[in-house]
Amino acid sequence: MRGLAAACALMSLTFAAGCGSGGAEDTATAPSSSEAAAGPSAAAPSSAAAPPSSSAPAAPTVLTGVVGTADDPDAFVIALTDDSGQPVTALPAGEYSIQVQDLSDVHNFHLTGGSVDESTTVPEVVDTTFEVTLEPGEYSFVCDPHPRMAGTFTVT
Ligand SMILES: [Cu+2]
Repeated sequence: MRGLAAACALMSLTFAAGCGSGGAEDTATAPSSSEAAAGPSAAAPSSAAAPPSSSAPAAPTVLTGVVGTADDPDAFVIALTDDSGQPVTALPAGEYSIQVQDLSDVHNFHLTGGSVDESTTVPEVVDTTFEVTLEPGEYSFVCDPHPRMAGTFTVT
């Protein structure tokens, strides 16, 4: 009987050793934790070097959206232009800062496309900025009460 108990103990020991495959995971996680320990120190110099290189592409491109005109705020005009005043028809994907001038209390500026859905309200007359991430696809801007006041552009 004792021999059998000893065998059982041996069996459980063997099982425990079998669970030692978990020990192999332990040794597998050990290096990764040491990698994690090395990570911050390794990441520190790269993150220190990152801001100068990443700030250039990260700086949002400024666009201007206008609804109405300075002379006639209620004019049925809507436009999205780049920094040289040219109408936007195609853009590279990225971060954009769209400075919107909603000059009229009868119009609004509503930009949609991708995950973007930004709008001023019709009654408000406001200067505001839409900070958006444009992904490849079709985008449109419109004055909601006047659907003919609209434009589209393509992001690639
Ligand atoms: Cu309108």
